[in-house]
Amino acid sequence: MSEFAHATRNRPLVVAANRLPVSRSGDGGWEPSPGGLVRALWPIVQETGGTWVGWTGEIDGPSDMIRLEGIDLHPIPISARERERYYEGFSNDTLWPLYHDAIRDSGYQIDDWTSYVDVNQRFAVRIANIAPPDAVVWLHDYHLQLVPALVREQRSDLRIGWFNHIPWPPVELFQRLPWRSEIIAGLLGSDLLGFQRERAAENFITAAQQLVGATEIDHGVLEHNGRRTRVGRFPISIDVEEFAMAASGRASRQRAAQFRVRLGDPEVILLGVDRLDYTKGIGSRLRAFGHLLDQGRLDPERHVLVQVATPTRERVEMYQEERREIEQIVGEINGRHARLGFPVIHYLYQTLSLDDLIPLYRAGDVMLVTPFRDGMNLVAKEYVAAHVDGDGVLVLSEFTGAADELEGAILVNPHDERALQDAIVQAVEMHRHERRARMEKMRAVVSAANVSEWARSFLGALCEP
Ligand code: ADQ
Repeated sequence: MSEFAHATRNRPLVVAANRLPVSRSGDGGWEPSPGGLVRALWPIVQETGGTWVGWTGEIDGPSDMIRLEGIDLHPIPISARERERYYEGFSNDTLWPLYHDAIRDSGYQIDDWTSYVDVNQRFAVRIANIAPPDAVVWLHDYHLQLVPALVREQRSDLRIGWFNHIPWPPVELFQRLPWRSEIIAGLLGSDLLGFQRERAAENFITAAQQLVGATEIDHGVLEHNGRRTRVGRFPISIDVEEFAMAASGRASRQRAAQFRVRLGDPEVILLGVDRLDYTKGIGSRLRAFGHLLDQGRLDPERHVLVQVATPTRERVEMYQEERREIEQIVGEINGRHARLGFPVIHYLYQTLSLDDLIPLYRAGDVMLVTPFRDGMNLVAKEYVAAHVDGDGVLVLSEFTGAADELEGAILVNPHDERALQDAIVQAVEMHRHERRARMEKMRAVVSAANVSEWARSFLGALCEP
C-alpha cells in the first residue's frame, strides 16, 4: 500500500480547488500546469487513482471529464459573468482583502454573493455525482467554503476536509461579512478544517462559537447541529528535495554565477519574489530600499535589488493600481540612483521557470519577504531550501505563517518603515558566522517537513476512525 493510500486508509481521493491543475498545451489538448500546490498534490492524486474537480480557467469551458496522466479531471464550467462575480468579485474583492487583515476595503455586493453560492452549488453537485462510495473529499481554499455542507447534504458516506491556504481573520474583522453565518455553516459540513497557523484555527473556533453557536466540546473539536468538526493547524511546506537537488546541480551554480555577473557583480544582491499582490508589501520594501540609498546607508555601487513579480488577477482594479504604484516607485528609485547600464533595482513583471528561479534564489544574498499578511509564504521556504551553500539571510515579516517556523530569519514588522530599513541594513551587514548559523537553523526546520508529509498528515487526520 502506498503511503498516501495508508493515510486515507485506502479510501479513494477527490480533490477540489477553484482551478484544475492544467492548462492548454500547444496542440489544443491539456498539460499539467506548474505551481506549488499542483506539484504537491499531483503525485498523491495519481497514486491514489484519484480525481480532481475544478475550473479550467476558460470561459464557458468544457465540462466533460479529461483523463490526464492517470488522473480524472472534472471541469466546472464558469461563465464570463461568474468569473466577474464569483471569482473576481466575491473571492478576490470581498474575501481576499477581508481575510488579509482588511488591508484594502472589501466590496460586499449581493450579486457577487449569489454567484458564489451558485458556483459552490455546482461544485457540490459534481462532487456528489462523481465521488466513489466512502471517498475522501479534500477541498481547498476560500473559493469553496459552502461546498462542505452542500456535499454533506447529498452524500453522508464521504469524509470531507477543507484546507485554508490563506489566513483566517479575527472575528472582529470576519463579522463584517454580511454572509458570515452562511460561510461558517458551510464549513462546518466538514469533518476536518485545516489552517496554516494556530491563531487562524483559534480565530475560526471563536467565530463559529460566536456567530452560529457552535460549542467546543474538546480542544479543537466543534459541535454544531449534532455534528462534529475537528479544527487544526497543518502548516504547508514545499518539495524540499526538488529545490535542494536542483539548487546543488552544476547548471544551477553556473546560472547563479552568471546572474551575479549580469547584475554588475555587486557585493550584495537583495531579492524579492512575489505574486504582484497588495498583501505582499512589495511597495514598502522598495521604498525602504530607496530611503536607505537616499540616506547613504546602502550604496548603489555595492547593493542591488532584484524584484520579480508574477502577474496575477490582472483584471481586478486593485491589482492594476498596485502594479502602477510599484512600477512608479521602481522608476523613481532608479531615476535617482542608477548609473548608465547599472539599474539599482532590476524589476521583472514575469513568471520565472524553476530553472531560473532556483539559481536566482541561490544568487540572492538577502531575501526580502515582507507581506502585511500571508497564510504561510512558500517563497521564504524555497529560498532556504535552495541555499545549499548554507549562506544567505532571510528578512521575514512577522505576519506570515512562515514566521512561526523560521526562527533564524530576521523578523520584521513591515508596517514599521524604520524597522524595515534597520532589518535590511542588519541583513546586509551581518557577519558570515551569524549568517551561516541562522541559515543552518532554518534549513533544519525546512528539510524536516516536506510537502508530501503535510498532505499525509492532513489526510491521516481526516481519515482517523
Ligand atoms: P501565494 O499567495 O501565491 O499562495 P506563496 O506561498 O508565496 O504565495 O507562493 C507563491 C508561489 O509562486 C511560490 O511557489 C513561488 O515560487 C511562486 N512564484 C512567485 N513569484 C514567482 C515568479 N515571479 N516566478 C515564478 N514563480 C513565482 C497562497 C497563500 C500563501 C501560502 C500558499 C500555499 O497566499 O500564504 O503559502 O498559498 O498554501
